[in-house]
Amino acid sequence: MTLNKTFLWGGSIAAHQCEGAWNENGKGLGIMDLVTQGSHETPREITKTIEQGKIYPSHTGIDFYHTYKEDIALLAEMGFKALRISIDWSRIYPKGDEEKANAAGVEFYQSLVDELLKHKIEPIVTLYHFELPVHLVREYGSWANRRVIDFYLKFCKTMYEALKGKVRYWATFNEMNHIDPQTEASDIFTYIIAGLKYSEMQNKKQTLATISYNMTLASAKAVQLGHSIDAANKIGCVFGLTPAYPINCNPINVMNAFKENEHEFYQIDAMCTGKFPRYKLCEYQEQGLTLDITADDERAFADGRIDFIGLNYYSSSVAHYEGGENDEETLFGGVQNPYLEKSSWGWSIDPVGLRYILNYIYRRYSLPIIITENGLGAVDELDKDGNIEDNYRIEYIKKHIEQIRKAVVEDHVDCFGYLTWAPIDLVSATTGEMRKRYGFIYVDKHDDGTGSLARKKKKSFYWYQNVIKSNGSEL
Ligand code: BGP
Repeated sequence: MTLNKTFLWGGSIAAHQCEGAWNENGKGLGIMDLVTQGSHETPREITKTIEQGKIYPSHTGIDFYHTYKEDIALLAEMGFKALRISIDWSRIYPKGDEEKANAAGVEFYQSLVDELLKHKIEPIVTLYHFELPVHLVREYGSWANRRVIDFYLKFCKTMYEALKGKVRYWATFNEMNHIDPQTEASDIFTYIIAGLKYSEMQNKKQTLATISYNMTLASAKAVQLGHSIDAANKIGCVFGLTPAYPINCNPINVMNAFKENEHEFYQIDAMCTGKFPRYKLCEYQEQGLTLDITADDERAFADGRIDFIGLNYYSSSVAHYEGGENDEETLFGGVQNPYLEKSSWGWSIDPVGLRYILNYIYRRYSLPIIITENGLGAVDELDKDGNIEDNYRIEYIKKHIEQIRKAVVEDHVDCFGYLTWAPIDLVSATTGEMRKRYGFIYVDKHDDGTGSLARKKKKSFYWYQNVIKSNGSEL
């Protein structure tokens, strides 16, 4: 049972969760710069201005902006073949609508990519990972306004050109699929994706339908643009998928589960088939939701099909069912699965679910897939000798890799890489904590802002190093 020698082993990070340097070298205010630290119990607060006495984790991150060379050297020591990074839009166009790009921002990412290439690490670049300039929300109303698509394309063009010949793999967006007008959303979910709080949104369903359509269209146009700038570019989109299982074989519950899962797929359908799906348009029409679709949009969808699918997978759930109203909800919707263990943050642990979803999307779209995120958020304690024996993390990743091998070798899924979230501890997106750690590399930083920022290899560092060395055969 072996994987292809070109399999991309590595990890994934996002700018706003690691870079810090939130107002250095011309960076503008990004939406995540206004989100305070929360916890599993207390939601992150989204403030209108920066308030004294509150902690905003993106402002300092893990200081990756200044430490990237040392950090990349550690990843190279582990044998990394690929690292997925994101470009913070507000570093390139601080307000989003400027004429000229901020040269210092562009240079930062050029030198970051050069550093990766120096170590023979393939850069995989996400163009939008929750890093929208705040000005575009305030002045234009975020993605509900089509002008934001043009600003986004200008930003994409700047980066495609600046990194031409160096970056082969691009992702247009991270996890836009959490936006669907048919589901109730939490403030943090609509905010991280579009800079708007769900509770304050006027005409919620219509706004979400427009935002989601415009982002899907923006992705198609960005694919087209990237191909025209360099035909060698491979351009995908990243989706966070959490399969919802039926609770039992009652056909009503099976149908409920089917419907719940389908909320996640209409944008992927559009990006893979080259057409915004008819079933979604009919659904909108029945509910009085309107979209302004032009002939130019239709051409953009047809010409902007993605080359690969990026899959973020952490967990599965059980679909809502008759009589289950009082069950404990999961963060991503659905209820807890009694057959599975949960992480300390309540995310159920389901390695087989990864094989299932890989098969499902591969057979539905016949496109290559890369696992762009997977990992365990856990509390790591230093033992008396200062070591971190994170056996739970090793166990989690090992079980997921076993399922990937089955999906590839036994089920013939074309999966070309596995990137863990995140190879180095960084700020949690949903809670803003440092305490929720994912890394093979420990960062000495704590939720109260203290810590030396020193890096330390955990036990999993050496374990993953060997996994890569053996191309996944020694787990
Ligand atoms: C994904 C996001 C990442 C990352 C991850 C883990 O949905 O793309 O940015 O943060 O989830 O979530 P958290 O950091 O909340 O544990």
